Amino acid sequence: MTDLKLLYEAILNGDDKGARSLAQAALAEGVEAMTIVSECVTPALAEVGRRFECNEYFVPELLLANRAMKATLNSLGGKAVATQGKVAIGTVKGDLHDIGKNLVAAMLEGGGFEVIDLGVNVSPEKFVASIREKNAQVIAMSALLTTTMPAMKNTIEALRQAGLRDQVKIIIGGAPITQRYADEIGADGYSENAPGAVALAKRLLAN
Ligand code: B1M
Repeated sequence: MTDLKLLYEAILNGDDKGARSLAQAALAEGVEAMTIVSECVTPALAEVGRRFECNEYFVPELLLANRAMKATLNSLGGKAVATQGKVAIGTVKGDLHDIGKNLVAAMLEGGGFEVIDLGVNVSPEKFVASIREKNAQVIAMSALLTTTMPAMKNTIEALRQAGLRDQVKIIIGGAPITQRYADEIGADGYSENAPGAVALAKRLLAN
């Protein structure tokens, strides 16, 4: 019988090959995909977040754990049900940086969210369409350039103009972004890092 603790540790240690084979073995033995998510992926994600907060983990460890988490989720073949809600995420218009955005997207997925990844250089109209066409409950915007920060404000304005602002929670992040900026443009929340974005989205949807 596969020891799920080993799968938890493989994710935490960024061992993607080990995580994949342990997840496949557990599934073959009849372990439910949701059990793998709730007993391995989610707690590993929480522990990665804790270690990142305490400066025990840095971005390289985050990227490795993220890869192992992705490998686990991919081996579940869509059998895990996203229960936390639907998030549309993208890097804002004019901005092509996607490493941090991808990390946030993967961690949201590992945290039980259905994630619609809109990619990079995402226009306000595309964010608006993700609510109309895909019923996104959270809009998650990433920006890495000071020159593209105003695109976040423009997106919030476009949501307002479309009469959709009150239907969604808006979270923002990226290296130049601050809580102050989030307050200034009327976002619902800001997170400095990927694990924090997962906790923030859960908190906002719970309210
Ligand atoms: Co660019 N770049 N870049 N770049 N690049 C920066 C951002 C820069 C700080 C470098 C510098 O000058 N020191 C600078 C911005 C300066 C400024 O605006 N003040 C810069 C510049 C100027 C540019 C160009 C304009 C350069 C040029 O062409 N002259 C150009 C712009 C292109 C464009 O976007 N239109 C450009 C291009 C590029 C590359 C294509 C070469 C490449 C991007 C590759 C890619 O993403 N696929 C690149 C890279 C790699 C960087 C640096 C080196 C690294 C960024 C990164 O991936 N960090 C960066 C310098 C630096 O940060 N040291 C730099 C790792 C990643 C894990 O962190 O994205 O911050 P980060 O994500 C974190 C948090 O911010 C947070 O969680 C993540 C993990 O915890 N987070 C969120 C991110 N999004 C979030 C969303 C949330 C919550 C948290 O909620 C929704």
